[in-house]
Amino acid sequence: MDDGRSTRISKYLSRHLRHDPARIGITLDPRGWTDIGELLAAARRDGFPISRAELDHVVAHNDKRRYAIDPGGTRIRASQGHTVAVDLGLPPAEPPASLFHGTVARFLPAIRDEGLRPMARRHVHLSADRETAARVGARRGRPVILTVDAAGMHTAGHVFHVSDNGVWLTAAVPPAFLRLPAP
Ligand code: HQG
Repeated sequence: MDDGRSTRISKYLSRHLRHDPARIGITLDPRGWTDIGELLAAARRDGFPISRAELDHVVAHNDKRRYAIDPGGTRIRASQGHTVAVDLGLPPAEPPASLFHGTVARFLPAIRDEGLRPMARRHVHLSADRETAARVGARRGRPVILTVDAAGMHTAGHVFHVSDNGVWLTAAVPPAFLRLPAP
């Protein structure tokens, strides 16, 4: 499958498994899973047919491993990034000393005041390394990388989870635990 087709399928999955399942008449269970047969039937009705082989290929080869199929091979979910209410059921995890967040300069004044908030998503998304954070920030412009005192947050009782594809998730990051570039 060519990269363009893979990307289109991945974006289609993201839209419906993270943000707007109702658009194609599918439902996610409380953990975010949906039946693959129902998803493929809904996509066909929507004029965007995807074969099971294509779906399996996208799940296996996606650059960020955004989607997971359950061991039985019958259900799929997005591993993180939802805006719809799901509880992925991830156990609390002890974070590394520092985590990173990629953003852009125009958000810094608000972030300095309020810290990091999940905005439309269920969690603030943090990266284990600066390179990944830089790529996240670069989606919006010249990336600015913030360092999060994850160990300090953990000690203070903030809960972290790590998604199946290695993204660190937490409810919010108060300003005291953030290192920002000088204004
Ligand atoms: C910013 C992609 C103002 C925050 C990525 C970010 C990631 C604030 C934006 C995943 C703020 C939210 C998530 C505050 C945070 N005031 N702005 N208090 N707090 N922000 O897309 O982290 O490719 O919801 O800095 O790779 O950019 O889709 O979050 O710029 O893993 O799989 O508000 O999405 O993954 O934007 O990205 P987002 P994000 P996928």
